[in-house]
Amino acid sequence: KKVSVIGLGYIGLPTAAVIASRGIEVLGVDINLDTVETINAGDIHIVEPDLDIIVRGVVTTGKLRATTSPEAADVFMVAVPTPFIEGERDCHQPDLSYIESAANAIAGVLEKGNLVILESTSPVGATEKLAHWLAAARPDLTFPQDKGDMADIKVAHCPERVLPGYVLQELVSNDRVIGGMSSACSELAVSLYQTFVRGECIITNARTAEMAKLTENSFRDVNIAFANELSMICDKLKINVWELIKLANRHPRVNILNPGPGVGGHCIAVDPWFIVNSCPDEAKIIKQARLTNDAKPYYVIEQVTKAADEFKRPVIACLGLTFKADIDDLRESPALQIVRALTENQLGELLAVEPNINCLPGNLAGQGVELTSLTSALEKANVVVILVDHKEFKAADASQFATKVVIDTRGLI
Ligand code: SAJ
Repeated sequence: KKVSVIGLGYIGLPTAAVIASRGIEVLGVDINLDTVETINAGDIHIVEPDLDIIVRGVVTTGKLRATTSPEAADVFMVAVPTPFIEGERDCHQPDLSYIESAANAIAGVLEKGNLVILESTSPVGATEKLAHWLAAARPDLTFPQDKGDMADIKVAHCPERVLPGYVLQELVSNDRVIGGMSSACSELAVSLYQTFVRGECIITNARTAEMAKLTENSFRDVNIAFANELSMICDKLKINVWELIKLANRHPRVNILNPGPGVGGHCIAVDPWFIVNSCPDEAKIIKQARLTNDAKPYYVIEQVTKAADEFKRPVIACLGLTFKADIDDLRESPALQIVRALTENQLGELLAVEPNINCLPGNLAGQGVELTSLTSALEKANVVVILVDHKEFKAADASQFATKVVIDTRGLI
């Protein structure tokens, strides 16, 4: 068997490496030549614990090879980005152009008996679109939308659900939702996932699988929005929201998530829009949760502005820049958004502490923000803004914060 993974990013590369580590021949395809060369040299271009070791291993044994142009294989796994086209606040049109390009790229090498799996998080109907794009490019082959179980090519949606930072564990241990466009498609996909997944492979149809993934991330977004709303209500009512949530969660059927400075990353802040875009009249709570979470950074900026106004020479220490704890991923980070706004507003001297990066990102460097250590920041600052609950900050002695005005968006102290 030969597996080809299209798109060697945060999902595609770990998936390709794990499958190759099971002794299966894997060809990784990416449009970026640098990415391809990096991988073929046994290195990686993304950050994920232990991924470098396993990629080096499978490249050395020849089980994983990368290229820019697709070749024939038994299975094609598509793991390309599905962003949305930024528009009006509530129109967020999903951008399926990467899936379409991937379809056109593999269509030429498809052979009877092949399985094509869409792994990218996608709006409902995207798998059917993928199958149509393939069919349009290959009129000599039959596809499940026309021939069901009898089709030459099998197509399925199996959304990835791994948590950044734990990708290698979760790729293997998570249950997988397998949504084939026909039963035969699902069964063939299950047989592939069973080569590396220890979790259960549960069969459904493609549309339900698409919606399941969007639902998981929307559930989390709505729950975080509830927590963020509570945190603002509690500020107004002079109640400690962290104590409140702890108490409420003692109820056997209540499980509120944590408020924070906003929701970052490239999944939870994106996927709910796919549902809102398909069903704008129905998806009211899901949409409001997005708006609430997107507004939270502005609430924090206002809090910091008020605190800084109390000082003649405010020195503001921002603890954490990444989108969540103990990773080095700055993409779509509310912490970064807040620090950027604070520099623009020129509130005072700005210090940033981020133990997981060595230098400030381009758009902050040279803006008067100084990247420094926790100790030195706490020495100098009169206002401390806790933006990420990194383990280094949790370990800090609470007495170090005692003389400061602290805005603790994560309930760390
Ligand atoms: N956050 C809070 N409060 C919380 C939990 C999270 O403010 O109680 C914030 C985080 O700080 C972060 C954002 O939400 O800014 C998202 O973090 P996360 O850890 O909830 O999720 P991601 O984006 O790292 O990964 C999610 C996961 N989905 C779910 O847990 C339902 C992961 O399993 C998915 O595979 C991933 O999205 C994805 O690729 O879709």
